[in-house]
Amino acid sequence: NDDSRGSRATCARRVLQEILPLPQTCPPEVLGLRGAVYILYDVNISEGFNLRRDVYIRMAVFVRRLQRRRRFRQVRLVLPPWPRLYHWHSQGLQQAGLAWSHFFHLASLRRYAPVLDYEEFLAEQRIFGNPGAPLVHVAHGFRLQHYEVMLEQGIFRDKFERVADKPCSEGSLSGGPLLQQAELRVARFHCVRFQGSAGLLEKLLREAIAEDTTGPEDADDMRTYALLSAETVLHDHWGDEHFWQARRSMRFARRLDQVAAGFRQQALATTDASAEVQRPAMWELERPKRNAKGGDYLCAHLRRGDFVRSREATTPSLKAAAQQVKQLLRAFNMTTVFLATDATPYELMELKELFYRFRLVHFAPESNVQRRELKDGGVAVVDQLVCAYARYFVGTYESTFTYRIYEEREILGFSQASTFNTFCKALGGSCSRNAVWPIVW
Ligand code: GFB
Repeated sequence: NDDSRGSRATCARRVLQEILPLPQTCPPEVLGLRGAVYILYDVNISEGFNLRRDVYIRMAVFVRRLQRRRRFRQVRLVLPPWPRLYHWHSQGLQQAGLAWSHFFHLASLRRYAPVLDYEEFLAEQRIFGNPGAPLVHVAHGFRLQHYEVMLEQGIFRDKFERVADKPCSEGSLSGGPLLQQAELRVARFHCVRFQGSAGLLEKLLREAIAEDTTGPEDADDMRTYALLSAETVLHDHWGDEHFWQARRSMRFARRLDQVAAGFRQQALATTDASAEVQRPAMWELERPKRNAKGGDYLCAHLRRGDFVRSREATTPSLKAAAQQVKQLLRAFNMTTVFLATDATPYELMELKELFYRFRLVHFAPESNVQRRELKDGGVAVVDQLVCAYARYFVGTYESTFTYRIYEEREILGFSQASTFNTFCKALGGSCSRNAVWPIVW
């Protein structure tokens, strides 16, 4: 309403209440959007959900730091719509172009870094940048590529270099529209060899801004940049407190939390109270602890699918996996295993037989309505959440799906011994284990 026009407090309150897209009644100068810099990014299509979560952390830590610079005070990181991922096999579900709000609680993410879901970005563009225009103008697009030779005289140096555009831009055009979003138009496309951490991106952006800026008034314009193949960028400092803050801010969407909690209660007779797991309402209120007990079940994350072929040397057979889990169940005097897996229905049947004296629990949507609501990605998140609350967890060697469960349990305050466990190829053999990366507060 008219009362809100010009009132900074009212507009700010609305934004805080997440009434987005931003109300047209708030002029851009009131919202401080003059000079906004939008950073779009994307990840190579072959990368899975859980590596993408890690790439988000690299970008979020970078953007949060960047915000401290005067030129970038209004920087916003635009969350790339989830394309249909290679592992999302279910037919008949709408699984392309999913919003981050489907998986994550955006208000939690925003309390760490200034992020926008893609639709929110479009709304801001339409209201303030490009009223009525169907196309969104991206000033520079950078496709990041690795150097062919990483070491110089045996030394790894942070560096980047723009290379001849041709082979790179041709490749990107044949791959379809930028970020699979038809409305994005890139004015200048660059092929960049990039080696180093996210901090180095600031230099890349500043160079591009300097090329565009013709006068002081330009600094007030809204600008959009796109970083493609952002998985090329490394963490500034992997595993430090900034990494963990960004990681802790990645709370899952409330709906997925609810489904997981309902399932834990109904199928595993576990509540937060009985599992002695306390999760404060806001991630900022979490404190270091190691006293979580977990529900009366063991969780096994058994990665199958492409791992069976591509990681044959380290991925156990179904029989070997079942033997290892049964040994653990006996050792901990437990009878129930919750199995998180991308196994086929046939493999699942085989596993049920292998566990005949034990109770094997597996999550599947209770109806087609729920399947359509959660989609494959949501079902996987529920699996991860149920594993996060287990008394004991064992995961798959070198699976990022497993790593994210380790992290969740670190945040919830489980002992390291109950968390950082890895399946071996065979029972009893000495085998490679996943690294232990404890939480830093
Ligand atoms: O998440 P992700 O990158 O982990 O990819 P990895 C595996 C995907 O498979 C998940 C499904 O995102 C899920 O869609 N999936 C795996 C599961 N385990 C489970 C599970 O327990 N429950 C459910 N519901 N779904 C990477 C791959 O896999 O490994 C790369 O993304 C590549 O393409 C690399 O193959 C070697 O790290 O396990």
